[in-house]
Amino acid sequence: MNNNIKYFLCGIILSVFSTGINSQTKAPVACGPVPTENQMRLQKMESYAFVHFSLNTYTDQSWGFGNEDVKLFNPKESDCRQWARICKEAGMKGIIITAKHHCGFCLWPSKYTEYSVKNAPWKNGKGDMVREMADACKEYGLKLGIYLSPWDRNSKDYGKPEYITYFRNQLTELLTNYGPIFEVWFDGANGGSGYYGGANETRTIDRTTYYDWKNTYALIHKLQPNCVIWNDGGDRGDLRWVGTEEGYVGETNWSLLNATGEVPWNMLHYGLENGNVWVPAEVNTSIRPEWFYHPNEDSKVKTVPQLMDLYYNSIGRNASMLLNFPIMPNGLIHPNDEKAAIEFGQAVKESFAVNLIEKAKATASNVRKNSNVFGADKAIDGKKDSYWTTDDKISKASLTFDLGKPILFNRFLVQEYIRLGQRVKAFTVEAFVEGNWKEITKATTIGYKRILRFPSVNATKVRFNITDSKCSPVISNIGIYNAPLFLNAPSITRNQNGEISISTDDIGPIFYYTLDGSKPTRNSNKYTGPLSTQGKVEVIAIAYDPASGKSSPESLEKFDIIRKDWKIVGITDEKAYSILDGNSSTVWHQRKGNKMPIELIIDLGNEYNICGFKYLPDQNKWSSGIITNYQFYVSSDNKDWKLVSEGEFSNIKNNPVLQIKKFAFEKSRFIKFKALKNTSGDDVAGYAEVDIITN
Ligand code: FUL
Repeated sequence: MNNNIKYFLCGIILSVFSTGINSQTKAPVACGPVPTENQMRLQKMESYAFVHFSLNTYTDQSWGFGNEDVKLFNPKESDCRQWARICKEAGMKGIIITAKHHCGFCLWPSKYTEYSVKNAPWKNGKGDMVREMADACKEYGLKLGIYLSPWDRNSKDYGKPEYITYFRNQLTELLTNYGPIFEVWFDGANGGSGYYGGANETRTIDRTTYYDWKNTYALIHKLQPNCVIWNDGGDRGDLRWVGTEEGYVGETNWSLLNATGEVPWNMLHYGLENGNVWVPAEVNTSIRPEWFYHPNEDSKVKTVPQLMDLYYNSIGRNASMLLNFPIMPNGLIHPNDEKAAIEFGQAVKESFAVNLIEKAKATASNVRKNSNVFGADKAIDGKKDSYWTTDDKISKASLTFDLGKPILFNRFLVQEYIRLGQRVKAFTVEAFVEGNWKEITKATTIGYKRILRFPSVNATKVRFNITDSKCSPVISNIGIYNAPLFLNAPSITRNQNGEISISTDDIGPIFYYTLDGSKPTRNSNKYTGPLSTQGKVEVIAIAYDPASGKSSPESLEKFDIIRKDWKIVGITDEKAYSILDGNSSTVWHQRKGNKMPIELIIDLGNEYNICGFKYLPDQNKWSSGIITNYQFYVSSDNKDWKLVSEGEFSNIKNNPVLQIKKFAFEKSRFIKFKALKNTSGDDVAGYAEVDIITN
């Protein structure tokens, strides 16, 4: 059915339904497109998991070429129940399994290919991972979803019309034999080259026509009428990609696109205010940098505060959250990922355990025809199908909540009744503190759910102001919460000019610090901004939550001489100085025209008694140039060099943390850090930070 007609009819049905509730006052008609029942169900799930498992798990690759040996697949301890238990404990509602990734290897014994578990040693070829996943999901009350890569680098037919039949046959197996499927995920990646049955060539396809999605979608609707379809935006499915795998959607996020035409990045990321079809956002990201398991990422699992950021930047911004777990070669989720996921689930639960607005007295600047059915209290009655709304043509309106007594809160949650469309374009939240209204936060769109964070405020009243709306606002739920802060030990950094900054992952804590080695307390210096320092300093800091009176563990950082006068010799690239800026996420690589060994020479500006050095490798997702073998020299004149340390940074591949090497002290002005080898065997030396230790 044409989408315009669909939402028009939906609006009529909903109006008629609401008219039944109160024959005097008609509900507003839908404002633009509305979600389907399948999309509604998906939005209510909010969070679900991905598991990435395939031959890549055994080859340490991101994408298999299609010729990897099936015999590699032998997860001796594999246990889908472990995956399901972890996802359940993390508060997730379903799991999407990579039934077939780009390499073409099938985790189920498809009758249409030999490249599957049926020829692997695992369970003597009798295993079926999709079946085990389906059974585990059932046992843990989770829904099952399927990732089936359209690109298949193993199939001899890929790129020819025959492959589409093969693809649909496989889809049919997956959608008929494993019970209800809540989502199918069609990855848009298509790199061209592949094994393709031994052809070993590059095959390009026209993505707009080759897959004939229209008929594939029809097949899915026939086999699994309740299933939603994800794709990367091009062929409108039920959900859209958000244009990044980093774990966030735009602050403005409309659940709308146009039914036809190109979908550029900004439409994926922000949706389209006046789009003519409902296509909500799904934020997909991995709990580690990569999708498949790589042992060198064991120390790079997202922390709980990072996962909370993901939560607020996806579910808190009107999107669903799809969080990936890579499976290890033994067939299990790594304990680091398990711990992070479960603690994250608990943190979400604790944050939203008590809605502090439920008992408030609510009043509105306008109520639709002054009807009780649409009164202000409907936004806080805990019922998802009741709502506060105004007369038509109102685009600015307020709800005021009298809390009766001062209440401390740091989160504001609001939901639109999206069955009548997404409407609100902008809003603010104010708190009544000590006799005055004070704006505490503001945002643009709402949609299914919007959550805002701000430092704790102790207020007797709260005011929610809609400052702009496409049609009269329809608000089904509002909550205020006092989420526990993450009182992690703060991070302390010093830039090249000697300025020290103290920060943490949460919004709200304040910091106290000392510079004399004493224990920081609430009576110590309060951090109000970067501190200017000279020479060696030792900083000890705590994060403090004024609301709970709790403090974090202490952080201690010892800084050596300041690096203000340091010059990187022979390098004109200004970016090189990011290795001295104290920021671990800025990196510089020496690559062009270099061959190992690669030398980094620094003029310290003065002579110092040097007795050691520190090297922090590239910390980023696609890190490169991680030095494993080195020599370190010192010199007084940049001519005669003395070798003072050499060797390897053991285990730096698996654990790329700060490396510290000490040696007998030498009075010198120049240092030379020589990279002999890196983890990938190429000619790149990468540095996040380089520093020295003086006597
Ligand atoms: C990407 C793929 O290329 C990755 O390997 C992964 O499967 C991710 C979910 O989608 O586009």
